[in-house]
Parts: sequence; C-alpha cells; structure tokens
Amino acid sequence: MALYLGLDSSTQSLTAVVIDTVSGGVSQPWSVNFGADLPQYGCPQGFLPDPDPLVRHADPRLWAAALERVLATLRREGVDLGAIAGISGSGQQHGTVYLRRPFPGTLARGETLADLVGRSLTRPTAPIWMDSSTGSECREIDAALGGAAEVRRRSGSSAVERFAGPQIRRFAKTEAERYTRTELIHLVSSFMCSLLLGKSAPIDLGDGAGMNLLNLAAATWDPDLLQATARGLAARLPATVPSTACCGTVAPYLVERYGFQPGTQVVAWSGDNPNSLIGVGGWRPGTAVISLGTSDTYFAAMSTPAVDPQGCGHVFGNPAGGFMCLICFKNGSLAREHVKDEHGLSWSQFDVESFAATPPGNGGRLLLPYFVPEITPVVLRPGVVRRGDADFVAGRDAAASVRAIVEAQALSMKLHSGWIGETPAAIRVTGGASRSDGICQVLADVFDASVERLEVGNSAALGAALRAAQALEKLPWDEVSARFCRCDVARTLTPNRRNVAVYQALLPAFAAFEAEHREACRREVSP
Ligand code: XUL
Repeated sequence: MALYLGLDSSTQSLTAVVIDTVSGGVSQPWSVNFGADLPQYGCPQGFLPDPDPLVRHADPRLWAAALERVLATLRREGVDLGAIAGISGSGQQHGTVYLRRPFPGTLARGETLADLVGRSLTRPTAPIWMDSSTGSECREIDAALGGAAEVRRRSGSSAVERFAGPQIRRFAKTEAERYTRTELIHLVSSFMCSLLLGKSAPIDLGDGAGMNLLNLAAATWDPDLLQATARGLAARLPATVPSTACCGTVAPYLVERYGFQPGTQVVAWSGDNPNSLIGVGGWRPGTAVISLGTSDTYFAAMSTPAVDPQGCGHVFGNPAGGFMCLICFKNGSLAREHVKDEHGLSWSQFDVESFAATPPGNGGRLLLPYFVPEITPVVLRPGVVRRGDADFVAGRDAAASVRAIVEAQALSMKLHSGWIGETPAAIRVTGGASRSDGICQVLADVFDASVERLEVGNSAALGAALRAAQALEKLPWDEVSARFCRCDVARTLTPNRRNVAVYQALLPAFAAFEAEHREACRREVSP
C-alpha cells in the first residue's frame, strides 16, 4: 500500500483526498467549509465582506484553522495518517500572504496553527484572486516595462489586477511601513505548504507564473519585473522550483498532533488550475478543461506557448512540464447561485426544468452576468445587463434567466479562448456545476465538442495527490492518468448539430453586445 494525501485550499473550502497507488483506489473527499464550519473568521463565502466590490481579502488564519480541522477529521474518521507516504496540495491562485519571518518548526503547547499564523503576519489580511483593486498598479508595471506586450512576453500575462505582483506593489505603496517589516511573501499554495513543513516552502512554476513576476523562458524571477513591482522584492520571495520538487518532510507538530511519520515527504504545492489539469488527466495537449467552480476557468496544456494579444488570457506552468493556457471568469458559481436564489429555484428546477422550458439560443434573449467585477473581459463596474422581451429584461422570467446566464458564460468562454488557437474535440469538465446536464449540454453545443465527465471528482485535490505520487514514485504521467483519471463514458454529452448552428449564429451578436457594454463602461470612466 502506498498512500498519498492531496489537499485543496480553495476559495470557499479545504478538501482532502487520499489515493492508493497499489490498489488504484481514491478515498471519499473530506471537506471543511470556510463559512459554515469556521464562522468565527467572518468569511461566509471565503472572503471578508467589503463594501468596495473591487476589494476582496481573506483572513489567512482561516486557511490554517481549516488545515488543522481537516487533519483532525481524517484522524477521527480512521484514516491512518502514519501510513501516508507523501503529501501535496493545491491553493486558490494569486492570493498573497505577508509574513514577519519564516514559520518555526515547533508550536508552543496548546498553540494552534491559526495562532502561529496570527502572530507571524505583517498584514492581517490576504488579497485573493477576486480582488480587482490594483488597476493603477497594473498600468504602472506595464509602463515601467515599456508596455503590456513586454510584460506578457516575459510573464505570460499582462499586468492583471488579481495577480501577486500588482497586489504587492499596492501594499508596498499604501502600507510602506508594514511592507518594510515583511520578510517573506507567499502565495496561498506556498503558504499552506510552509505550514506542513514548518519552514518556508518554495513557489512552484505552475502557480508562480500567476504573479507577473516570473520570467517564463528563464523559469525564475525576472529582475526587471521585480524592480517595477516593489523595492527589495527579490529578498522577500521564496525560491522557485518545478512542481515535482520534494520540499522536505512534515513538521514535528504534525507528527505529534496527527500521527504522521516523521519522514513523510511534502511535494511542492501548486495552484488549483494546474492541479486540476493533472486531476482530470489533461496534462498533454489536445484536451481542453473547463472548471466550473467559484471561478469558471478554461484551460489546456499547450503545445507551443502563445500569449493572448487582448491581455485577458494567461500562460502558467504545466506541472507535468511545459506550459498551460488559462482564462478565468469571476462570475462563475456565485453568479449561477445568484440567479437560482433570486428566483427561489431548487437546483433541479435550475438544471432540468429551466433548460426544458427554453430553446437553445433563448429566443435571442441575452444577458451579461457581471454580478461582481469581471476578469474576462475586464469589466470593473458590476451590473447585469439584459436584452430581450419585457418580462426577461425586468428579471421576471426565471427559466429564461437561467438559460441566459449559462449561455452567456459558455459564449464568453468560446469568444475569449480563440487566441489559444486550438479547437478541442473533447472538453473535460470538473467542479460542482459539472454535474449539471443542462450546463454541460450548452458547453457541448457552443464548443461543438463532446463534454466528458470524470469518474472521480475534486480534481484539484486529486491532482495534488497524483502529483505527490508521481514525484515520489517517479511514475510516468500517462500511467497516472490512465489509472486515476478515467472518464465516466455513460455521462459524456455530444454536440447536437442543430444547436451548434444556433450558437454559431448567436456568437457574433453576443460579441457585439459585450463590446457595446464595455464601450459604454469605458465612456463613463473617461467621457
Ligand atoms: C485563475 C483564478 C482562479 C483562482 C481561484 O487565474 O484566478 O481560478 O485560482 O480558483
């Protein structure tokens, strides 16, 4: 028996799965929900409520408390943590944690990991990927490098509001004294990995590419990007490593409290999207992946690295080697939930009845789902825009609103993934909403591709466990995928030819609607 633990510290929860590389088994998932299980941290949806829609921070003590809680649950449920050979993990991307010094390998008697984090922070909160407050810092970084195209060429992305670099710049500018006291800046992934190790963990190339600080070609921090971001930044960043690097063994406090063996290996953590790429078996080019979670993301392994000339897309490191492309939509599951709750629908009414009651294309009724500021395309002023008959525009038609939001999300993905230059024949879907046949059929028809679902869910946590196993047992990636990432063939959906034609005709109208709205927003800002 060789057991590996995968942990996924996502926006709203922390999930654990255990895999067995001898039997090929995958455990049930165990999850801690940040809002429901740890309400004392005041983050009902994973972030601290803020009246400014552009500001989204979380309390890093919450993530540490969730780690202890999930490990305690595993122990209570009879998982033999002493038999775990290796651990890796997945973190929501881009969020940054600011520390006075690296963590010690020991805890005082009765001290929790959350206490340790609390006394180590120089900044009490961590900006997360949902934060869009750094527009001016993005422009400053672009200008310092001679333009957005140069930032893209080096880092794989234009300077982007939620990325670590612009966030660090804003902190250094607005809280200079605290920045001076900061010795170490971590991503969520490397921060969580540090808690497991009891010392500072490196940043892997998968997640590190989401910072606007890494030079993709050189696979190391880019001195000009560091300089354009904040003074003395190089000394405050951990080293970079490939995602397969083993970073050390679990901290003594985890051995004492949870029964791990002292030599249990910890493999570098990565971002949730790079982990999901592995967890769905999408590590080699040819299969695109759509993750329907708090954020909706579209990503794929890349045969040749390309950058998005429009500036919305990104290139990250593929944990299996090479690169992956990604586009991210902030109005994902929270937007779908908003429509569901607004109309008092159950999930089955949302998923089954609404799609049955409305035709593909929604009779021309269109919606732009910017419940919160959007990342792709960049729309900083929130607001839902509708076009169609009076009932729909007034938000009185529940079924048409459901179809409209799902079609808008799928059409927007199609529209903004063109720069990748590869038309996938198959798309693997993951994340909570991938259970919905209604949503998956719209994706199949909009992309004219079959939509495949996996036998095992929780792709980020699974991907982390698979990365730990691959790194420590030196397994070939195709063997890992063949054993653990099988599709549930009976649930594959294929495109319907008539609907494909409807969406091909609708895409230009949707693109024009989106462009008009963006132009209106632009005119409002600079008339
Ligand atoms: C990707 C992104 C989100 C977060 C949270 O660029 O911002 O997908 O990783 O899931």
